[in-house]
Formats: sequence, C-alpha cells, structure tokens
Amino acid sequence: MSGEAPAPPDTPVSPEAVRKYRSELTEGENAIDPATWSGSVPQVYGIAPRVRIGRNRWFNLLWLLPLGFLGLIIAVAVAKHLRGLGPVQQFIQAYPGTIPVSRRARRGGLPAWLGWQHFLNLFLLIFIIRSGIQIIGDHPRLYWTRHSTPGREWFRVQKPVPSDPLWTAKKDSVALPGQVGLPGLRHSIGLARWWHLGTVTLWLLNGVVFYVLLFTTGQWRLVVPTSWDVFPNAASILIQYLSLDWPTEPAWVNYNSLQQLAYFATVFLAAPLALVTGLGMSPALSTRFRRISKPLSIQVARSLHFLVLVWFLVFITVHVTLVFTTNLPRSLNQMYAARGGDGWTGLWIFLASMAVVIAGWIAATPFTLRHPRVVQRAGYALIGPVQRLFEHLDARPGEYTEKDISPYFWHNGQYPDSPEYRQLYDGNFTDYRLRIHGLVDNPVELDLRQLRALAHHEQITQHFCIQGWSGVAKWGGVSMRTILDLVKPKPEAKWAVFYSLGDGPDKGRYYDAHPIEQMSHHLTMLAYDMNDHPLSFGHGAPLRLRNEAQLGFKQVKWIQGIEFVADFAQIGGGHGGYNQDHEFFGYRQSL
Ligand SMILES: Nc1nc2c(c(=O)[nH]1)N[C@H]1C(S)=C(S)[C@@H](COP(=O)(O)O)O[C@H]1N2
Ligand SMILES: [Mo]
Repeated sequence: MSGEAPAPPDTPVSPEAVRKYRSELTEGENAIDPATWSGSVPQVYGIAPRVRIGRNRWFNLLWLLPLGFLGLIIAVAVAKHLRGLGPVQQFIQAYPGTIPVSRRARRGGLPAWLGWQHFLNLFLLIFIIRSGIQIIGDHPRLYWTRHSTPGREWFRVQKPVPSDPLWTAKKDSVALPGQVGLPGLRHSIGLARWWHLGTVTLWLLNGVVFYVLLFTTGQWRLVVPTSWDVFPNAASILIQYLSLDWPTEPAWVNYNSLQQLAYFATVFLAAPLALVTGLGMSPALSTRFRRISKPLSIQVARSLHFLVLVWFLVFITVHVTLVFTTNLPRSLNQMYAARGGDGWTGLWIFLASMAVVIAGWIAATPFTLRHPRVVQRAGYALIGPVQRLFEHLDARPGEYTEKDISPYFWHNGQYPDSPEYRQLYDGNFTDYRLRIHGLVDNPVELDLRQLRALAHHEQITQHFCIQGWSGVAKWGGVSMRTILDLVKPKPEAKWAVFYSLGDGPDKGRYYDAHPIEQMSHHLTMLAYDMNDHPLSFGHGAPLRLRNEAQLGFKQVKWIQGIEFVADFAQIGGGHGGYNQDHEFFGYRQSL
C-alpha cells in the first residue's frame, strides 16, 4: 500500500456540503452561566486526598491532621526534655541560631523595594495557587510515568476510575468551591490556565527583578547562607521553637538560621523548580529537549510541580504563623514600612495591603464568570508570544518506540451520537467521505479506501491533554504533507480548519483551526489506525488529526472535512475552535 499515491480522485467537492460544515457550528457565550456551563456538567466534587501505598492500598491524607498533631506534641515533649540536658544547652549556647551579619544589615528595616516585591509576590501567589489547584482538579490524579494508567497514580482526590471503557477524562474532573479554585467550576481549565500562566508570567518578572536587586544591593546576605554553621544553627532554632521556650531578644526574633534556610530553599530551589517543572509539561518543549524530558516526563514534571505547591503552602503557613506569634509589630514594620522599631505603622500598611489582597481574592471568580473573554484575551496577550516562540524553537517533537506505548490511553471529549454518524459507523464507513476544500487549487473528496491507498505514514508520539493526562500511542495514516501535495493550498491559506462529525458538549459541531505551517510538519498527520488497529469509535473513527506541537483538544476526532482559510474570524464563534468559542481556550496551545 505504501508509496503508491494514486491519481487525485476527480469527484469535485460539492459547495453545499462544504457550506454545511460552517452552518453546523455554534458561537458560544460571552459570559458564564454556571448552570449550563460545559454542557450543563453537574458540579461534582472530589474526595479527600489519598496517597497510594504499595500496589493498591490508599492512605487518606486527612489522617495527617490527628497524626500531625500527635507528632507535634511528641516533638515538643522531646524538645523540652532535650533542653534540660547539659550538652544540648551547650550546643544552643555555641549555636544560638541568630545571624549577626543580618543584624548589621537591617538596623533600619528592609529597603522599600523589598516591601513592594514581597507584596506583589504575595498578591500574585493567591491567583497562581488557586488556579493551580483548579488545574489539578481537572485531572485529579498524579503519576510518575507518562502513561497515566488508572490505579497506577500515586495521588488522587477522586474515586478509582470506573470500569466503563468509554469513561472520559472530562467526566473524571472535579469541581472546587468558587473561592478556593479559580474559577471553581468543573472543567474550567481554559480560564484557570489563563489565570495561572498569566499571573505566573508577572510573578516571574517580579522574581527576576527581585534576584537582580537582591544581588546588586547586598540584601542577598539575608537569604543566602554563607557558612555551614547555618545547619547546626537551624537545628538549634528548631529545638528552641519546639520546646516552646522562645527568647525575646530582638536579634533572635528578627532573623535566624532556620528562617534563612527556608527562605533560601523557597527563593532559590522551589521557585526555579516550579518554572522548570511547569515547562516540562508543555508538548512544545518537553518532547524537544529529550535529554531533560526523558527523566522529567510530563507526569514527573506535574507531580513535582504539585510538590512545589505543597512546599509553598507549608512555607506560607509556617512563615505567617511565626511572624504573627514571635515578632509583631517589628517584622511588619520592617517588611511593610521599611523601618525598624515597635511602632504601628507597619501594621496599618499591612492591613491596607491585606484589604487589596482580599478584594482581589473575592473578585477573581465572579469577574471571571462575568468576563471570561477578557480573561481569555488578557491571558493570551501575556503568554501567547512565549508560546509561539516555543513552537518555533525547533520544529521536531520527539518520537517514541514500541516499548513506550501506553497500556491505557484515556478517552476524552464528547462522543458523536447523530443519526448521520451512526449510519456511517453501522455501514463500516463505506459511505464516509473526507472533504477537503477552501483556499486550495484542488479540492478533493476521499473515501477510506482512497485514504488508505495514499502513502502510509506511522509515528509513535505522546498525547498531552490540557487536563494533565498523557499517553503514548502509535498512529498510522496519511501525512498532512501528502494531503498538502494533493490539494495544493493557495498562498493566502493561513489556517487549516478541521470539522468533526461529532458535536461538542454545548451543541454545535466540534472543530479546530491549526496554523498552516504546522501542517507541513513531519509529525502532522491524519490517523486512521491506532496501535496497529483501525481507530476505535472512542478514539475518533474513522479519522482523526495528530499535530504533535499542540495539546490534545486540538486533535480533532471523527473528522468529516478540512477547510483551508485565510483567517477564522468568520468561523463558528470566531475564536479558532470549539473549545476556544465555548470554553475560552487559546487557539494556539503548545504550552
Ligand atoms: N470531535 C472531537 N474531537 C476531540 C474532542 C472532542 O470532544 N470532540 N476532544 C479532544 C480532547 S480534549 C482530547 S484530550 C482528545 C482525546 O483523544 P482520545 O479520546 O483519543 O484520547 O481528543 C480531542 N478531540
Ligand atoms: Mo483534552
């Protein structure tokens, strides 16, 4: 079969058939009604977080509350006992835990720029964390391999995957309370991602400025330990904290080795790790830097990214607790009023800044539901350029081998249920026609036999669903290059629009627009086989798209036609695809 491309069939594409595609699309709303959101999906919540122990025992993390409390009581008892021992007292005397260098450096409080940065950091983290939790809720399972096999996850906040063979990742998603998640609604990942990636961009900018100022002003001495003594000092502080016998000497409450270690870990380890693991989840990047992405697969990256979140949450809790229990109002003066002393100025500025933070917190979800297009546009403006840059870095996403093929490949999306599709399916797709038209010199109509007669193309690649799961499969079919040679797009053609036989969850046909330059990519193809078998109903029979530089939602299944266009403003809602029109995704999503 392979190699011998037959002469282009001479069946012209009928103009009515073509117009029909566009007429079957719907526009999507510009505001969100939670009751009808995402195909009126019920707001099902998850379960308490569980961690897998051994093959299939699950530990409910809520047990950590009583266990942690018990552990703390024991630790306090041990620490109190230790402080009564002579050698320990000598140890604490030798390593009191304070940092003399910082005492000199900070007599007058911290510089004002640090106060502003601290505030911005805190403000942005609210949205980063809330939207991050929302993103996890869209696929509430974490894995250590790129296969995302049910039962093999190490963490979940969802019941075990049901045995329904057509269970979808969308059905698996969970809702969050609207003031915890951002925006809370089930399957609102499109908007959550704009919040997450948009505010992360600002947070990283703030972080770069912070690094630069830190090292040009000498303030770095506060957060970077310069002697190994920091470790015994930190141990000493830990014993002092746990024994609940806290000295009130200003130097001690101002700054100590344990704090310094925690700040160092947060600023120089956790933050960069968040960035690297975040990028490690992107199809545009992760498959390109194979040396990195082999150990740091998308799921390892996702799991570590989550653990960084846990670190941040623990750090924030402990940090805030200590500030409020040991050195008020001094520390607020230093951080918020750029001055030392025991006055109340810092507290007032702090309360004012908290009012801003709380207002932002409360407004974020209602604003998003009322103005989702603004969030969509602002998010794209912030991260679109970076995203496009990544698409152009190196146009060769990776391929995998037979042994990398995933034992389980999640299903996703809305299954087609029209009489038209049923008829095609029942007739074994003998009446199926793929129509390719629009800005092309040679519109064609191909049945499956003709498609299978075109040069055969095969690839083993990784699928990245926007929700977070991944899987490797072998795809067999026709390279889009072969299709381009056949239909010859005109120079004005800038986008290839793929129309499905199936509707989306809010009615109207599923469709998606792809930039034309990605159509000639060596791994862009129309697949009719998956893992050496004809494509199953669930995975897109009889034909689906693979464009490996993009996320899963762009891989249109059950394709009925392809239209080449100059732009997509007149198609559907005009945002470049079904999810873009209805769920506020971006038209390029390689991140
Ligand atoms: N026609 C159509 N194509 C679709 C979807 C859909 O809902 N309808 N869902 C998309 C999403 S979100 C993903 S992740 C992939 C899932 O493909 P799979 O079911 O083969 O894993 O299909 C994509 N293609
Ligand atoms: Mo997806």
